[in-house]
Amino acid sequence: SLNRPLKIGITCYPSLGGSGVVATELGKLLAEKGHEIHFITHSMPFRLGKFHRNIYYHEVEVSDYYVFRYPPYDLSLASKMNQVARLQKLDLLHVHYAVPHAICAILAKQMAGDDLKVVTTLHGTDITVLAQDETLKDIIRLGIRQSDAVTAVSRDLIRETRELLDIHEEQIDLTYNFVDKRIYYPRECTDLRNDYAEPHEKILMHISNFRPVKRTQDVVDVFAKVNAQMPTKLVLVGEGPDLPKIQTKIQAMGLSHRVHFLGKQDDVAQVISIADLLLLPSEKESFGLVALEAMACGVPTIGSMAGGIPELVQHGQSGFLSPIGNTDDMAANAIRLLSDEKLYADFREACLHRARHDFCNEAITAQYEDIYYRVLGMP
Ligand code: GMT
Repeated sequence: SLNRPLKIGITCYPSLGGSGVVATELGKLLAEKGHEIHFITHSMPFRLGKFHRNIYYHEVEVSDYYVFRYPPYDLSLASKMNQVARLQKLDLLHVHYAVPHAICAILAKQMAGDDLKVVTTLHGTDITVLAQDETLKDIIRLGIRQSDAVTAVSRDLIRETRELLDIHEEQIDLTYNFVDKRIYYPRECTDLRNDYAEPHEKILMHISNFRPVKRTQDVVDVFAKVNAQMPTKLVLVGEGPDLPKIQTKIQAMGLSHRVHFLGKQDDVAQVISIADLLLLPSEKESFGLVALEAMACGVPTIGSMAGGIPELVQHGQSGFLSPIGNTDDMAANAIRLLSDEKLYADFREACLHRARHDFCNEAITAQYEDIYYRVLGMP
């Protein structure tokens, strides 16, 4: 673009799964392109890492005066956004999640003045979970209506947002998630693989925050069914509320010796490269960033047809999708793919090609830039 570089404030949940990753990676890519990025969050975004040129971090501190029964994080965030916007002369705030971040940004805009623009990205949980709550619907709708632009990470999320909130006039831009292809590619991993499986064994992997929507019990069921037909190992990555239940289930099924728990891992590209298949049988998934991370490392997904997953994983080309909860079908698909070398090689190629071409960081960063310039009236 011929336009001048921008000063952009970014707010996300700094340690929350896909949305935190996408917000942080987008900030890094924009900074590389010469924009000035100001993260405004309650703690350091977990993928930010080392020092980066053009990136600044402003920490939101919550005041805990004794008159507050509930320390008001949202007001502290809005005040901080306003303060940073004025001091650093920000052009816009790009917030991830309508509630509370869009609402905070709108308050900041009321303080800082109309020149400060607000771009809101919907990631799913704010709509698919929070918008089910009647008491929150109006405030989510306000966040969307008062934003200068709204983006969503899949067509399915746009559809669901319109349906649940009865929003039909407002434009919602589709901006898919992306991975940085300099980081996500099939890594050399023979040594690491040998730590977890024998050469003749296949590795199934699941990576998530083990929330109930991930249906991790289905992960174990699919694994058990596949393992009954061919020697397999299951590698579980991440932590969350359902993990203890899963551990008990694995023990009860006598499968402990075939399962590895890796806990939280930062270098997902390295870990995922040892897998033969990724399992993603979610109940809800507006995009499924981990399936894209796997795809970019050449690993096909066996998953459910929930939400935006079918927009990412093409059934029969880069993975296989089944109705939610149909673990028989998922296991049959996994066995089919793992026992046909030619088919597997084709899927792997399709994954690599699709991740690089259709969800490439350059194209999607440029889409966000176009949206920024549009709201700023800079053609
Ligand atoms: O799904 C989660 O547990 C976390 C949540 C988040 O905020 O990161 O994920 C949502 O945003 C991701 C990034 O856009 C998407 O890849 C996930 O599909 C989406 N989760 C749901 O829709 C349940």
